[in-house]
Amino acid sequence: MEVKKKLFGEFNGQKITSYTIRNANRMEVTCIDYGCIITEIMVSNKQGIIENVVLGFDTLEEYIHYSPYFGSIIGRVAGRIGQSEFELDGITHHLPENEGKNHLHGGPKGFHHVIWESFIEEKADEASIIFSYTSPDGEAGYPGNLKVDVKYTINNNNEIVIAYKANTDKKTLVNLTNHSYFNLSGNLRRNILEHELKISSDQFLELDQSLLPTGKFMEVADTAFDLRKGKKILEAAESDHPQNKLVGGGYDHPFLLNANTLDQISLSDSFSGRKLVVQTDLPSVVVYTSNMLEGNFQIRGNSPEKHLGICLETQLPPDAMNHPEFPSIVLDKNETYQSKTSYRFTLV
Ligand code: FUC
Repeated sequence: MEVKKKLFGEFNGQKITSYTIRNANRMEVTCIDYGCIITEIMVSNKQGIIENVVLGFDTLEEYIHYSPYFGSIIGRVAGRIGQSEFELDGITHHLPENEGKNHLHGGPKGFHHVIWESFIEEKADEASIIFSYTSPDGEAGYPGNLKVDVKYTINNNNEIVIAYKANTDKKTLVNLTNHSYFNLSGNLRRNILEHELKISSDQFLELDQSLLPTGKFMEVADTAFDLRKGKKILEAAESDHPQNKLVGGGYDHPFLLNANTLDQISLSDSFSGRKLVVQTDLPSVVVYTSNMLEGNFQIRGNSPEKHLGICLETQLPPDAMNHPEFPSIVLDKNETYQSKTSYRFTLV
């Protein structure tokens, strides 16, 4: 499979390249070496019409100035860190605040705003872009030189496989994710309220006013969070459950994925007939239904609005170092962080 390269823009005098991979089913994925952003996913609907199913821009300037993390890799730590600080081996580390007193998605100069090195791998039935970045010791307040590799592979099963790998020379924190906003209607024809979301999860994490986990594990049963048999996003948007209301109508919550299930996460849109199936080896997914998507910009001719896209951010639970009851996101110098998430497009 072939990778097509194109000049996408320039950032601080450096050329930014876009990479497009097209598979045998005419599915096409484009990503750039700024933020490892997936700018476009072109995939067929039930009539065979190929349209874009992610929110994105056509120019680098828009990604630099306006983007609410569209399509990018988030790091070093996805989600919020309460009070922008954490303790590691008795030392308190202070991080830049970028949402009130808290630190969000790796801070103002997180992995979504850096240029990554890129390598192409072309094989008979798949192609990959390997993005590599070494975050220097102390960058964005985090200790250790952290080398990160993110590999995007596109194959003929209509899958995008994202493989993450990281190593450090000093104990640090790592919790990586991809922040694509999906909308299966095609070219943003409709919002996502009629999309059906299914997640194999018995519990989600309660959030406080700042959208940080309180530490309480909530049962999904008898709430709009019970997605085990699937529900329209509309239910969460209209729900009067205090947790749905708190986030502005919808979800902005970490769901804990049930172990050993084949059908972990799926999103479908019966109008277009498109379906997205997500599989991950990570223990949780933050579902964000664009409840705060607003601003003075256009998304390829569409105004930003609530519920225009849905993010399925597979990751370790947010604010984990301030919650010893959550799985650890500490990476030691002799360890390797590794994880994999696949996104497969099919029809309903
Ligand atoms: C998600 C959410 C946040 C935030 C951001 C843009 O990860 O958890 O609330 O709005 O994306």
